[in-house]
Amino acid sequence: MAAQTIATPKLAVRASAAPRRSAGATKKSAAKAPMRNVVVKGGGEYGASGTSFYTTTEKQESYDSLDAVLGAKCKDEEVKTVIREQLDACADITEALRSALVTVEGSANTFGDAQLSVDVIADQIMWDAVKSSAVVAWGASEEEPEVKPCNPNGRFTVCWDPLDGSSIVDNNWAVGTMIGIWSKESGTGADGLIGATGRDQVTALIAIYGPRTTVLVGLDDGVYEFSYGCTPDGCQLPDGTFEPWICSRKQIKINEDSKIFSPANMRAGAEVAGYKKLMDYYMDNKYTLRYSGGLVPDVYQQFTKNMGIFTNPTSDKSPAKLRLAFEASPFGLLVEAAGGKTSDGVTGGSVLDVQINAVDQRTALAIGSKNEVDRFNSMVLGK
Ligand code: FDP
Repeated sequence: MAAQTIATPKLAVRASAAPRRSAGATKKSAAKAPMRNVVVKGGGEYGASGTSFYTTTEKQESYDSLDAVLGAKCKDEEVKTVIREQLDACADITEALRSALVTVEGSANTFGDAQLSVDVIADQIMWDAVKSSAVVAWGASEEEPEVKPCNPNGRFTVCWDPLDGSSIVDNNWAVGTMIGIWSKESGTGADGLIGATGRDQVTALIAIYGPRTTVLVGLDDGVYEFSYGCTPDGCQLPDGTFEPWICSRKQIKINEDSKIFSPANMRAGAEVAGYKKLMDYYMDNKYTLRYSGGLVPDVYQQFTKNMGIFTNPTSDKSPAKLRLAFEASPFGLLVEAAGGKTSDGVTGGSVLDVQINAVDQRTALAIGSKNEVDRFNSMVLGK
């Protein structure tokens, strides 16, 4: 098929860095990006490299502010507060990643993983956020297997992976923060986590730090995406100030079918014949590989492409390493809220129904488009 020439849409770019917070932020001047002609080869033979997988989202005249969306779509004032605090932390991590070099810290975390400078910085920002919060009672970081007290009068237990993607952040690839928020009343202990399940979460946030910072947030009627500092001014608030977060997507849906696949822990294919067969199925049926090795970008794409399947099975010699509380639960909550499905990779049931018995509990996982999770359950688990 002949190549066609298309023009990129006009983009407004920021003249300088975005404000970290809304209060007192001033208006910045916009500059137009130069128009470029991009040659895109059309036709299905190019799979996801063809135009069909590029965004169809058109630029809007204006975007709702975080304030407006939280006002309309999050009834609970304390949930609003914790969401705002966590978004502020994601903004701080964004700014820190712009300036910190990726170096080894000379230490390992409690799990024995090498700790990087950026892991330590991001984790400190998260601890500062929960320790200074009036609504957070307990906090737990993926870096340490311990739920620690914050404000005794707080209502929530917040669990986070401060910077997922330790093995790709040195490449300067996209990395992210995953945050699950439970009520401290969840579970069987005092800390809101042990004995709870992912389904008990009050909400969850997933931040991705790429060329832009965007964050998925679970609100009362679905999953919303907020973008940080993406327009020249952010969003103007009724008092005339500007805030850096705009709502860039609303009530995101993940379709039942997918033609994109993200196969983690392919090492397990050496022992799990069904996993190898599943890989063959994807290739025989011309699925497109979209895999970076970072859970956040590899699952986040399901919310932008509205499809996808991320698989991470387990085997004796290549056990699954994803953390139930810090990784599988927050993503599981958002993917299911968007119409997708999850599998715990063992029974075939939802990962949101697995009880959390230890802070560092690991889990296998399949997550994404419903029919693809069903295919994983059938071919890999025989369910
Ligand atoms: P990493 O080892 O870099 O920390 O959380 C673990 C994780 O990354 C996920 O981000 C990622 O999806 C997965 O491991 C990658 O697994 P594989 O190496 O098996 O592909």
